[in-house]
Amino acid sequence: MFNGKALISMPFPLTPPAMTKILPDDLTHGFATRAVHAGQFADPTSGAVMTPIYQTSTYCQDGLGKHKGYEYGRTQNPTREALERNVAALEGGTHGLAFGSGLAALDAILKLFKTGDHIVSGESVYGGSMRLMKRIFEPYGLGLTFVDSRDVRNFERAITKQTRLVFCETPTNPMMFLTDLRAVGDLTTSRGILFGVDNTFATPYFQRPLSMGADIVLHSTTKYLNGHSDMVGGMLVTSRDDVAERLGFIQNASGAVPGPMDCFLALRGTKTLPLRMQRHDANGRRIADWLTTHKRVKKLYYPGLTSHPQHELAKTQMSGFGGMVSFDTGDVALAQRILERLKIFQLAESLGGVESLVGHPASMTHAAVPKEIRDDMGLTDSLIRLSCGIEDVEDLIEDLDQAMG
Ligand code: P1T
Repeated sequence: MFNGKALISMPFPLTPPAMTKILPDDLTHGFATRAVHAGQFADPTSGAVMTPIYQTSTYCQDGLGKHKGYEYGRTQNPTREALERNVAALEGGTHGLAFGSGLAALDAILKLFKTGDHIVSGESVYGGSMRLMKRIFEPYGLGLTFVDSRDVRNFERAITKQTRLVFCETPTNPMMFLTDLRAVGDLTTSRGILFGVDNTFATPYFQRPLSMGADIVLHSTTKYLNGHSDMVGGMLVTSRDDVAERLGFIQNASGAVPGPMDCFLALRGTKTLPLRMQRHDANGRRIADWLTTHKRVKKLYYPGLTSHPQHELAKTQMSGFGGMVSFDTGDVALAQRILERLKIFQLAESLGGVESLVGHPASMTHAAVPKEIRDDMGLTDSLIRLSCGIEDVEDLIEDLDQAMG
């Protein structure tokens, strides 16, 4: 019930730890209603409509073992829980767990496993995700196989008796490759293997992997969920109680939690996610269309284009295609000139904010990926990645036009 009175009458404690699990009501409304209201209660002390920033490291206890469900800021925080419930509801899951960054969220997934366990991951993933798997977890004895995630048979072939997790991004950063979520979901479910999906690029507004067989969804909330480039954070969502319990243990025991201010900023972002994503998508499509006919563009990667080899799959598992567009002129010097000439598109790491950004994956976000893997997937030194913001699309196209000459 989202009517104000019902919400304000929520008794204290506002969000006892057990309620990080979302309420049944949170899943019954449309996406935009959930974005604004799911998991949110008016503050019981004042009626404040927005969840306050509970900027505290600890909570006063009435007596030994007598408290309001909150003991210590790493373990519980009401602002964090409001964000966790909200994003869980948007992904159609029942448990949300917030982390200090997207990589901290991936780190928590990887800590579900032990030496000797094996993971199959798409090779086209954010460079930092690959670095975390290869440089931190592989030396601890976690087996890793990276595959081309466009073909489910590659995952199937790589699975061994020790495989515990299949992991992918879709669309991938920055190649915009898709993974057939239902096919991989069937594959992993039938073998009792966990399936984790990084949904950062699509966001739950356009794609909900849990409904297609994924067990865990990961977000860098730094990106579209926050949407304003003013915090760094990560999020995991699952509907599996056993997985949530273990991830909750890791969240507290390892302690990579986000601060309350960052949770507030992410939560403020999710409320406008549908509006922003509509605009990112509209601008992304227009810019991709414009690039299609540009004489300097040799390759273009955007799943909304009918020329994208996986466009048909995109239409079956995504309801929109978003604002990420990559293209290749085949000319490294030209790429550098374009990157440096763009004025509205700012040269920067990151993506998903209201402002348009441009990046050079080979030297920036994917510099940690070994060159042979980059070459294998077409991530060349002349590849340019656009994060199309919500500005007037005519201005963005004019900017690209003057930079591309
Ligand atoms: O930066 P952090 O919040 O830790 O998130 C890591 C991450 C995870 N998954 C995807 C798909 C990502 O794109 C990222 C971070 N990516 C960038 C910083 C970038 O510019 O691509």
